[in-house]
Amino acid sequence: MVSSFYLTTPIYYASGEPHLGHAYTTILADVIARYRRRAGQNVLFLTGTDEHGQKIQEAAAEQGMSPLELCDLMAGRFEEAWEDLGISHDRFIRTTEAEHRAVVTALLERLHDNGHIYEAEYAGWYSVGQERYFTEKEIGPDRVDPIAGGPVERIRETNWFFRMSDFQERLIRHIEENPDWIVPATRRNEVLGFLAQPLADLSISRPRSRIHWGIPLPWDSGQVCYVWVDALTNYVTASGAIDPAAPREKRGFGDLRPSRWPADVHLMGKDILTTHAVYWPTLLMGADLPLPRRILAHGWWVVGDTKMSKSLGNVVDPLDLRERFGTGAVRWYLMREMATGQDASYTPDRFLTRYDELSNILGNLAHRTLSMVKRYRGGVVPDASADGLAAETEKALTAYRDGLERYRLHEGFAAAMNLARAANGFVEAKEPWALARHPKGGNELDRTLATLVRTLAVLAAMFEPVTPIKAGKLAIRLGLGSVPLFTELDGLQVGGCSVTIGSPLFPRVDPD
Ligand code: ME8
Repeated sequence: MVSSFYLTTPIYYASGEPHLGHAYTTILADVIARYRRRAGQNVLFLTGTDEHGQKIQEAAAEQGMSPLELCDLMAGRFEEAWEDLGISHDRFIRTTEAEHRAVVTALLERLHDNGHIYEAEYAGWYSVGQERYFTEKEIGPDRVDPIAGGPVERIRETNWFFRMSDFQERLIRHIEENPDWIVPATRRNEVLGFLAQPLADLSISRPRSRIHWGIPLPWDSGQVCYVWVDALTNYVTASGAIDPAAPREKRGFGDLRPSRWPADVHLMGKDILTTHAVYWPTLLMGADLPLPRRILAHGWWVVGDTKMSKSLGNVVDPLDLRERFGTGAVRWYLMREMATGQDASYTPDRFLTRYDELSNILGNLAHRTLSMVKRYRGGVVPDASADGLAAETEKALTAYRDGLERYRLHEGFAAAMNLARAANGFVEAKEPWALARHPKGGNELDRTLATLVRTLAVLAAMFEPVTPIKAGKLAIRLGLGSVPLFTELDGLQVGGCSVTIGSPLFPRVDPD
């Protein structure tokens, strides 16, 4: 039976341009999606844009546009960026879509019907940047949002509330009983630390007089749904679990229609862990829906030692890097450089170092192997034993699979690059140029060349999720037609393949 895999990125605010941070999460998801598809799984990969709320309303007003005009423009911008960066998402969701609005309405009705909603007056500190309230303790004496340091405003108004506090115990138990539910472990501990304090109820609406850009509450048209409740629900909308057209009492909750829900993994940055690991699961519990299987909160990209921000003018545009180095180089850098979970710093030097790995190790291995097959064997791979690097290959594949399945992609790709490094060492140890001159060197030269081509075929499979275009090119040059699947590697015959040399896969660049 074909197993399925459903993974999501956050839906990004349609108020800002896609930058290196958004690209990181989306490429991370893409690499996992591609790896899983190649392993034979039926993947649903979801991304999209978050289009309601105060932040969008204000950004649109500033730019003299209607909110929807701004969202149309920016959703297009994200879609183009993802196309340029080779993202293979199956669905791009926009929260202004009719289907999503209907699912949010259905979910709100369900929470209301289940008795989890009440009305009350509320006063608190609101950050428009993060679209959420923070406690007095969280904002500290400087009264700034604790995530980005932006302003907070004092708001007092009547809202509708979700009894989030009723689910605190159940949530703690779930986290304790499922140690891998939130990864990495540091993030899990952070959430448990947060839950050690009494959990407040969640305000789930805003008066329409203040914020008109949202989904009206089904039982109070004077209020719109709080944007995080609206946004988080996108994961269920795209799964197809809720049929908003079904009669109210048969909307599939508790008795879900066949769908992709629950998600196998929600990927996000650590900035939005609380909304995903506290708000979202308690809302799902309130609506009798199963919880996602895993939540992965990765670290933060900074530039040098400064945070990336529009006002500092240091925002790194992944599309600029792509122009100069190509899509594969940007993807490789982001996956190889950040240890999932930890923060990482972008510097042009580190980018070049990572690019040099592609060029000097993998690119060089491909170029010298193809050239030698051409020079010594007329371009046809000799039909000889290709197991000169069998032990190294086996070890690399095990570490690679482990890395990609346990969300330690940097380790998986380090193992792949190490295999290429070992193959270059093999060339130097065997000295094919000396074998070619030696009257009795023919058989050894055949074995050496066959081993190198086979190793490159394995490397094409390992690099395909991260540098899909270049891996495809490499497979064609090896005479394989397409990148082999992992299941095809064992019996793969390279003898008889006709190779072509072509231009360097990762041309050297002038560092200036
Ligand atoms: O929070 N380093 O959207 P958003 C690493 N709409 N990742 C980064 C990053 C950085 N410097 N900057 C951004 C929202 N990201 C909500 C989400 S989901 C139901 C609603 C990535 O546009 C990272 O994934 O502010 C982070 O969580 C996300 O972009 C925030 O995107």
